[in-house]
Amino acid sequence: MSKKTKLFRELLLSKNLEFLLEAHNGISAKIAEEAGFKGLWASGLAISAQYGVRDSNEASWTQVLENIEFMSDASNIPIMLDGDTGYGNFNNVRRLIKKLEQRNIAAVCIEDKLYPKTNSFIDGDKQELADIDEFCSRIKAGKDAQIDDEFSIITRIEAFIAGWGLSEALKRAEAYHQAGSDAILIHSAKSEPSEVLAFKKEWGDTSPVIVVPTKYYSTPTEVLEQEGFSIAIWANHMIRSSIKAMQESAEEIFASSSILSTEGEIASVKEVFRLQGVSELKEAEENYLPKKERTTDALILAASRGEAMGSLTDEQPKTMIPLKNKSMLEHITDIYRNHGVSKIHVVRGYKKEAINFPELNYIDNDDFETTSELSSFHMAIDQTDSDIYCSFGDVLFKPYLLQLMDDLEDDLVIVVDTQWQDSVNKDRAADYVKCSEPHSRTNYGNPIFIKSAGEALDQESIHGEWMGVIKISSKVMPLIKKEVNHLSKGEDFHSMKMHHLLEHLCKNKQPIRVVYTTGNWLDVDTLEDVIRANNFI
Ligand code: SPV
Ligand code: MG
Repeated sequence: MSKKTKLFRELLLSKNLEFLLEAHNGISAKIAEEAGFKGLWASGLAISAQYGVRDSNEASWTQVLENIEFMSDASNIPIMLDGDTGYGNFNNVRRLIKKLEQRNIAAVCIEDKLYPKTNSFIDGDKQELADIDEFCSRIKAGKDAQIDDEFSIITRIEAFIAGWGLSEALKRAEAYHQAGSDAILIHSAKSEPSEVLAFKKEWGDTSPVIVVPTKYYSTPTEVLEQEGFSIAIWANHMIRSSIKAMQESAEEIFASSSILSTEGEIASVKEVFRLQGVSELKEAEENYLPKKERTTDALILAASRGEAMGSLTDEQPKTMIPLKNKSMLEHITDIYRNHGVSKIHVVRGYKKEAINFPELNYIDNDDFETTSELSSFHMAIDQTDSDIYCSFGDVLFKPYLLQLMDDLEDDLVIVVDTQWQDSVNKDRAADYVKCSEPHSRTNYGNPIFIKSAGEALDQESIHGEWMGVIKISSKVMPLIKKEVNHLSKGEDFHSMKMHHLLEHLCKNKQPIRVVYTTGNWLDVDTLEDVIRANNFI
């Protein structure tokens, strides 16, 4: 990419009339560039205005410098700083130019007035001009200070503004030209362009001439082009348009005590992110940040006794009942381990000391007698920030069901068994769900979500039974924690089961994706189930 100083020189010396648009901070610089402008005017008026101070050197020159550093970083087109009077004498100008070059600023314009300056449109005719020789010393010192030969110093003649007329303007232009000025900015506060046209006629092409048609805005741009001006500066139109837009929004929001009607009228937050270059940071993070292995923890809720098992649970909770050569819990943890899960949390309650495998992380629900599933879940979820599979200490399932859940990108996924009638026949409590669509061979691939959940769904609307495994992404976990916290404040929380959470999330329009299965799991509730479980394994 060409140097900004070179790009600016090309604008200055081009045969056509070129344009600079005012910008006053990083985002306005970027917006101007995106609109197509080839250069920017870092206006003293606009920069002071965006700071909320007057255009009278109230913002210090280093504050201006800091501002244009952001402008320079945010854009790729050359910037000409409105350097006011140079902020002092020759010595201040030298230092200014050194600092501008360090910030990749292409050009500076200094005006032949005294520090502190006043905006040319405020009592311009009362303003004192600088002594010509003294002003030439600012130009010379600046030219001597620049390191890059293509850095440009523009001198702005305020003779018309101060009421001195054409001959004074020409005398000054000649002196400044001799001192090394790269171009003249001839300023006028008249509502028609007679002064600048008269100047250009006499000055000819001695050096490029820049104009600021703020006051003679109705002059057709073709006139400026025909007269051979080098650059026209649209000097304050970004700050003025943003002031109007901000006033309208502020008034509307105040009057309506709402942001609704403004929403469609203003830039989206997404647009703000785009202008800030958020997508570039995302790519850079991919490139530079160490890749975090995304791990999934397992959480097994196993606090209850399982009274229906009779004497089998006298000394141990149901999850410790042996099936073949291992406890049910070990079979479940094997499924998770074989699926790559390294961290397994178990909520213990009844006869907790009977569960003591050293590699598991335990959460103890000592109120197991008076609480239910959701209380255990509530206690456990604070232990992890990872993605989790959550299931029960008495539910066995085929390992591939975990894979089916992993295949979906959704933040919440549950497995739903289409053979729910079996549970009705067995007359046991079941977590029925109503889904967006029933299972069918023809809707394969359609995303299906649950609509409601619970034991009390009427039979016509049941599409299946949640078999007890849910996958929760780390992304949605903060929300789940918040919702469970919220539920925990309710009087009936102690009796709530996981399906109450599902139902609550459905009501809050939180999408819960469904994977359908046909069997391939087993809820071990009774002694008969223990026999089935031995065959299942
Ligand atoms: C500025 O934009 O700050 C200028 C141009 O110096 S003017 O306001 O017209 O003086
Ligand atoms: Mg200015």
